[in-house]
Amino acid sequence: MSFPPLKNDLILRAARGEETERAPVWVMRQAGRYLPEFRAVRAEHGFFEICRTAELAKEITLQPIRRYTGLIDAAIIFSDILVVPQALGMEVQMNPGPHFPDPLVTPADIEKLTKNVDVDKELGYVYEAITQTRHALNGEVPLIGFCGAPWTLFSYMIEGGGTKTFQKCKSWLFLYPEESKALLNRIADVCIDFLVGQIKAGAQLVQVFDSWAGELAPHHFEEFSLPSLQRIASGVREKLAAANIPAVPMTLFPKGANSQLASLADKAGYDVIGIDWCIDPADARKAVGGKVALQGNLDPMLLYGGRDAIEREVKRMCERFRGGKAPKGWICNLGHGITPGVDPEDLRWFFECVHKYSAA
Ligand code: 1CP
Repeated sequence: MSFPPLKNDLILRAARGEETERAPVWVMRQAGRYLPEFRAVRAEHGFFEICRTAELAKEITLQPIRRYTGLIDAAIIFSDILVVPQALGMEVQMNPGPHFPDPLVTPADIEKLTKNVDVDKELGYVYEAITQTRHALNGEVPLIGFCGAPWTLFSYMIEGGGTKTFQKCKSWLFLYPEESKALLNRIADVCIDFLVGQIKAGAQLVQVFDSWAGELAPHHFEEFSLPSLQRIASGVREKLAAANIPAVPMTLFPKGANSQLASLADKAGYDVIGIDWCIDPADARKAVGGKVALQGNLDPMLLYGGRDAIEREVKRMCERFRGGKAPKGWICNLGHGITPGVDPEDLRWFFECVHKYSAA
């Protein structure tokens, strides 16, 4: 497939660990409810209808790129991590948070999942949205593809939605460890084909969201989440190589698993690791020892703190990531998704401060 030439490759260079003239910046959930233009489209269309309609997904993906032209360094395709459980045959509603009317209750329910999922057929609508968006971006910034991590998806498939305690899905790990591992691998295999398909369709970087990584004790993370994350990283690279398609950088966002950073940098197989705000960037640097680039990490609630606080905290973050040098191997972001009540002009100020304080 041929696409318009890329005019801004800052994020790709940072992801490869290179020095950059300033830190590239984007924010998780940048196409979302804090934007009035998003809410306007959303008022007319269902959530998954938007995901499944390339024209609408493209439009929403481009909204923050248009609004923050020149300030934002990547687009992320509008979709959701829960399209993978859908591809496995589960029903997912969005009202307003995710709801699975028929979650997995015991391992016997695994039988209800679709066997030998034809990922390209089930999720081809995401590929179509990616290809259209990549053309429409006209090379302004790279396009990010993504999927959820097996552990995070496993939790939704068993809990049936969001959870505070993770009681049901953690019970599975202890009551049915072997069945749990088999299911995690099965989810991982769908993620591999899904990411490869997104890259073939035009994604220039891919991110795996393990939003609930930090809910597991370190040794349980090692036992249950890490193997499926490694399987995805190596599986994607192998399939791309076999198809003669150049590799793209891979980011892992293991939210809350800050005690695992050294081990993840060593053995997970990703180019970039996303960190949340509960670790100091300088400590994160020390932990990963230059083996991977880092992404993050301001507390998303900072965007409610007013301009002075935003400027002060961005400046501090830049100092902690840069250590007085030119930024190297750092993609600036929040430590988790932007939330619906943020004033879009405060986000603009955040971007402006990043441009100012991260420059070499
Ligand atoms: O009705 C709406 O508009 C709902 C809001 C919304 C949006 C804007 C949901 C429901 N999903 C999304 C888009 C989305 N989700 C993107 C788009 C690209 C972007 O701009 O970043 C991405 C990357 C996601 C990924 C996602 N979905 C994650 C991982 C990232 C994270 O924030 O941890 C998770 C956990 C989900 C599940 C999900 N989907 C939607 C909601 C409200 C949730 C979380 C619910 C919960 O608390 O469990």
